[in-house]
Amino acid sequence: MKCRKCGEKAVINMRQHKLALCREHYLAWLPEQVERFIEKYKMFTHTEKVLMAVSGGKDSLGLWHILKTLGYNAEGLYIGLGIDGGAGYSDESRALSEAFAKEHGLILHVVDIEQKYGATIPELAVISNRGQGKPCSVCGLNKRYLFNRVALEGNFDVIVTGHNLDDEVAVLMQNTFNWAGGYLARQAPVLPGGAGLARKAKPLCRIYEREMTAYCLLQGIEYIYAECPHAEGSTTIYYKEVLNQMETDRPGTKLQYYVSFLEAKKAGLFASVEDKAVLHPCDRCGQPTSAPGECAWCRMWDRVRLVKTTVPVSPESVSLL
Ligand code: Q46
Ligand code: ZN
Ligand code: ZN
Repeated sequence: MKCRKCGEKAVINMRQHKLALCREHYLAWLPEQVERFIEKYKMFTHTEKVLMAVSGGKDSLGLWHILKTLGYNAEGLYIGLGIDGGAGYSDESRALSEAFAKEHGLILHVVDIEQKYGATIPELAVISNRGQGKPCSVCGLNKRYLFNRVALEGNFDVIVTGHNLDDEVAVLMQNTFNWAGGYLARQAPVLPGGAGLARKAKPLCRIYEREMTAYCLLQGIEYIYAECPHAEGSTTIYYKEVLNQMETDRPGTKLQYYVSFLEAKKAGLFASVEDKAVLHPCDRCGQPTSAPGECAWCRMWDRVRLVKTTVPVSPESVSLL
């Protein structure tokens, strides 16, 4: 297989794009694609301040590398979840994120949930009784809350996440099977900010997971290979496997599914089910919430404090940056 641009030996063949490229041309092609989507979906500009959600995985580290290569002003935020303490998942992913930032001269902010608030995510899941003891619900709540707070406190214009096409189509499939109209209406490459919520963007929404793996390997980026242990057996992973099979049989299926979804959305297919929840500032922390009075995050930590005295009396006033 030869590179379509120079005729040298290709290192990657992307059947979905009918394109094979050598190392040099691939490492130039992928950032160009990312930049094209950043501009197409009006995600952010070169003069804006970007907060990159860093997990230590290939997508976030690879994207951070691409943003730097493209000249964007992106600082990272790593949230320590306290998953599998000791030499476990969180410790390794944090170490890799810090090493990456240091090597590339990038600023990485770290918010360790246990250090700041006195309990890890797995502990929170058990004590707070959210999500039937499974940590993903409290994990999501804390990540959404903390990213937004750091973005606002640090005057960032946009929060950027490393969700790739495989992530997006797995969620899309799940939402389609459930006809979850509200979720379908909200799934987009960029969510505008406002009412105390920072803008959110996914520059990899049209980039295959395999393309990110290849980018990191060819760039020599060290990332955590393991998935979070709590992701095991999730429906998202099941849908990813199904979609991989479809992609093998018919290259381009994932991209076609996602792009045609965005077109349908643009044509107004989900307009009638758009979430019109009115947000107001939480009485305690000031972060936007649709619940009356205090937000779910403040209420959750109150419940946890009844059991764990290490939790501060006013978690909302602990400074993050
Ligand atoms: S939500 Fe669940 Fe993930 Fe949190 S506990 Fe792990 S699998 S990291 S994206
Ligand atoms: Zn080439
Ligand atoms: Zn609150």
